[in-house]
Amino acid sequence: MASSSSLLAVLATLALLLSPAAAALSSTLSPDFHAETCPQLDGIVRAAVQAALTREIAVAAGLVRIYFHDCFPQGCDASILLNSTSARETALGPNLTIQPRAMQLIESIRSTAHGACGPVVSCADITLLATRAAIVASGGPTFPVPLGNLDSLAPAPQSVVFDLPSPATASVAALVQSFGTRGLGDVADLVALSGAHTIGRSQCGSFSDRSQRADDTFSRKLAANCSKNPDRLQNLDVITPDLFDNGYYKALGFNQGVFTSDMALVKNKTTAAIVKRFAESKDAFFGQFVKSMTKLASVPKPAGNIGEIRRFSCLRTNAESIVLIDTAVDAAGEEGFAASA
Ligand SMILES: *[C@@H]1O[C@H](CO)[C@@H](O)[C@H](O)[C@H]1NC(C)=O
Ligand SMILES: *[C@@H]1O[C@H](CO)[C@@H](O)[C@H](O)[C@H]1NC(C)=O
Ligand SMILES: *[C@@H]1O[C@H](CO)[C@@H](O)[C@H](O)[C@H]1NC(C)=O
Ligand SMILES: CC(=O)N[C@H]1CO[C@H](CO)[C@@H](O)[C@@H]1O
Repeated sequence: MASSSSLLAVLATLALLLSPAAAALSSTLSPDFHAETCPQLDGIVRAAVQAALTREIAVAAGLVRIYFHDCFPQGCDASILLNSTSARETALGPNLTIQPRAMQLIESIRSTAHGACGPVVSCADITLLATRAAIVASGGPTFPVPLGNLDSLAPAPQSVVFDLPSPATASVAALVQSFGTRGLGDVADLVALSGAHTIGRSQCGSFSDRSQRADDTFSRKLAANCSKNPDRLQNLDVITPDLFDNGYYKALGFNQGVFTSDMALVKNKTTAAIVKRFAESKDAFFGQFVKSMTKLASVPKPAGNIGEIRRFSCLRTNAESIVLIDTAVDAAGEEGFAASA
């Protein structure tokens, strides 16, 4: 008896969840999209991010990377977070270094926010807010992000994921061209967004081209550290690795950029002038960074703002989650019948 009525309740919930309401939700994006439906949101995000950074500072870099890898290919839609075995964007080359802890932090914030406000905030929005909170908590500037983004129903296609520029190999001309395809064609956008490396970390494999050349003191140090411990995470700002400031640009001035793409910024005259300006003035860097991060959060969505609010997990579409729940309900049902027989 009890088991059949609870089964009915589950089925009713599933019917509700499958209703097309979520798809009709899309409306104009705005920084205060959640002001009325979830006024606690900012506080929830800030508390969770601060606690996570206290445990592990590298999560800040992990969030920044997710923000870039989510928004750049096809607009911010949390497609990068999908982690089912059949369809996993993180398994594609450019995304191999996405941090599982940062993904789990976003999911845990979703769970808290939905608990407080109901399922009204998308994982895409939480990604933007959590990254901003991590940047602010590390000493960086705040910036407006457009909210009301829906979560994708599938991972991004490989073709757009591979539009992400590769930090190891890209030249300035290639980077400027690549950023230009996403409305970030101002050279200052490229230089300012590279500045997120101020709190960045990298695996040795991602800068092996530079460390293997070992053609200056710094690259020899990189090579020595990596051969001692290949699993170590290398700080990308070797001056103030945990602080969001302009130390990265100062280090570039001493030829201490870790990636080939970092060093390319000082070898090109146009970008070198901007690097110098940012090295001399933290305010100049922050001013441009704020503009460029908002632009990145506004990369156009080729198919429009369509999708859903992931209600069960940021790492799965609702359809995938419902299949999992269904399977669990079936298993519970069979046990119940066996027990009463
Ligand atoms: C993604 O899925 C893989 C394989 O099931 C798992 O090992 C990994 O922990 C998952 N990532 C996250 C962030 O949960
Ligand atoms: C330097 O950067 C500019 C863009 O800022 C680009 O057009 C130019 O081709 C680059 N020069 C070299 C030598 O790569
Ligand atoms: C190499 O490792 C040492 C010891 O961990 C560290 O102090 C140094 O900053 C590292 N070198 C670079 C270039 O990061
Ligand atoms: C583990 C994994 O999925 N690796 C893939 C990374 O992406 C490259 C393409 O760049 C694939 O060849 C690998 O199989």
